[in-house]
Amino acid sequence: MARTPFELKRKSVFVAGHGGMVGSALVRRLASEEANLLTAARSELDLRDQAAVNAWFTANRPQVVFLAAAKVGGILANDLLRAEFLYDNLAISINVIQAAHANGCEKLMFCGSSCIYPRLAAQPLREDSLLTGPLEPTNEPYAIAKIAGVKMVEAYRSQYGDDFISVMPTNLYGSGDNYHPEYSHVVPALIRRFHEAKLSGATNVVVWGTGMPRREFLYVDDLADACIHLMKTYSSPELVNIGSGQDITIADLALAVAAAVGFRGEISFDTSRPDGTPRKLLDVSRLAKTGWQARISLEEGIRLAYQSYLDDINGQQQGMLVCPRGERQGGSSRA
Ligand code: GFB
Repeated sequence: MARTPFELKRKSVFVAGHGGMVGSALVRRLASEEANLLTAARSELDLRDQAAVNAWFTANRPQVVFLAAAKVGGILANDLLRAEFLYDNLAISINVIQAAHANGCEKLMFCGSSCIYPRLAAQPLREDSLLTGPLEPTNEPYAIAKIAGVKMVEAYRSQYGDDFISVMPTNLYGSGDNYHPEYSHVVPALIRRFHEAKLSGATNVVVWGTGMPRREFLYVDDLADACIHLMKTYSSPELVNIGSGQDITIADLALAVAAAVGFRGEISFDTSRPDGTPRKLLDVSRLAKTGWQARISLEEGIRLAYQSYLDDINGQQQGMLVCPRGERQGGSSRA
């Protein structure tokens, strides 16, 4: 049964995927909501395991669920790990949504992705362009899994009256990102590549593709703030896009990251690498009508993300003095 404004105070709130970039931003943001936070480490709960998820929900009975767990990665990870992206993301969605329903969860938010929209849909991408055309081939398995999640939310809402909602974030970046050289998204990939080039004195950095695709980017703490806002104020079967409302070419993004990192060499483009969708800019008018807009500019966000990358690698170096270990983010991860 839908109720807005929806209270988080003193509710038991489960952040599924709290170890990932989105989940950890939600945990940071929830600290000011006086909610009783519930989390489950991957080692204690595999969200792909239906019996384990059912048992966990029966034991903990969360009143509120943020479904931020997903297997995520950049264009290459999506294209190569097609079976894992489809299976893991489908399994996580069906298990968590069904268990939330079966255990009387009052409200659930499902986090999708802007890649669910057709590759050549009119820009900016409106929520109602869903399923109006073919998907971008490099991320079709991930998109299909996320579309299934959206449809589950819609179906549980209409058949059972569950107060479940779906949000579609744009391309995200920020603290807690994955910096794998091949499997990460573009912002962390470029932060790492420019940083390493600066340290080694390299004179050229290679950026994938033509540099011409356009992408919209949102700092992950802005996303978390939008999610809390929508959890409290939004209740509808219509999904909501979450973005900054502005996009930029990959070539200009590379210049911005190089400037933030302090790399002064040349930038070249490897056109043997895929461009993916030519443009991905969300129409954020539905979100704006709810009274929310992004606050962290791209320039500020890249500065924050670079600082967080430096903190990460400094932490790892200090950790290695005590206990040598491999790279923390060794591949695409389940967020
Ligand atoms: O971030 P990214 O992998 O996400 O790539 P997508 C965005 C653009 O940056 C593409 C270019 O045109 C890439 O070719 N790019 C340039 C790079 N250099 C690099 C680099 O070093 N690494 C990466 N990764 N890209 C993903 C989807 O697509 O976006 C997922 O595959 C998900 O399903 C995610 O939706 C948000 O926007 O192309």
